[in-house]
Amino acid sequence: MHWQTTRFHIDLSRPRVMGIVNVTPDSFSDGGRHSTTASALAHCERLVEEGADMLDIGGESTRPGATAPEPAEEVARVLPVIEAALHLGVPVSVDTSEPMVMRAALALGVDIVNDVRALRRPDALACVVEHRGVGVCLMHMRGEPATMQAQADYGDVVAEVGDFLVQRAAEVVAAGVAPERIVLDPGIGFAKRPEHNLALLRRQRELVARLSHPLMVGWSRKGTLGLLTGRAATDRVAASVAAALAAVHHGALVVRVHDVAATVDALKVWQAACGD
Ligand code: HH2
Repeated sequence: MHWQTTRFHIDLSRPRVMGIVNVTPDSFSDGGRHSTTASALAHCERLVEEGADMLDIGGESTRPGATAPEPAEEVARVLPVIEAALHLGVPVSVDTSEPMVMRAALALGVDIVNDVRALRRPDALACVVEHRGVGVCLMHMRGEPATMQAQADYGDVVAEVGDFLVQRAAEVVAAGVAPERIVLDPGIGFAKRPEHNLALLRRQRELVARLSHPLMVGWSRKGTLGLLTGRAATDRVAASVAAALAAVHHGALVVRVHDVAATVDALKVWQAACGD
């Protein structure tokens, strides 16, 4: 299995770690910690040293209840960081739903567009169709972060998330994006209650079996882990590593994490114990 991106053909024969860089004042676990270009870039360098296989740089907090920044503000936050991160030797992803941000990042040569809204904003799909090589991650969410938890209502969450991802991937392929450029994500914590998130983990193999694209998943520091452990967001490293391992064990090929060093170590042990 591979993920085709602008500059890299990412080998997914072993699970890969995507390191999170939030250039935001308000992200749920690290808001304000990397909100200047210099601090965000230092964080990118640190994550690469820790073994991140790729970086995901975002300028919008999508935590439940968050409101989106103006597009120009989002561009100003992420562009200088992406420009510098493109020299670090690993694939660089932009975490955005905003076509203005996508276009600016694509003009710099960004490798991946990771969109929690699965390219559903007007013009977003056109941006990635125009750039023939860029990788994309399409994630499941309902509504908008400001109001999404009111839509956390499912009969069978695994089936419904699977239906969405299958259909959205087909639409994106039909629009002209080659299948090997697409990775899918169930969207842990996005319009989902803890029992939905846990069903998506416990039954993740059902999802993997239905999808003809690699699965990425982001459990890092999320609220369900706080509920299980009673710990605050910054004290969820062990819980996040355990969730990442469980996700990989159930077939995820990319894990999106804040705590890269701990996850990389854990995956080395998992690979030796359980990998091919
Ligand atoms: N989760 C967040 C943001 N982007 N992208 C994908 N593909 N999958 C995810 O699960 C995902 C994502 C939210 O986490 P974080 O970036 O840490 O927080 P915030 O949105 O508050 O910046």
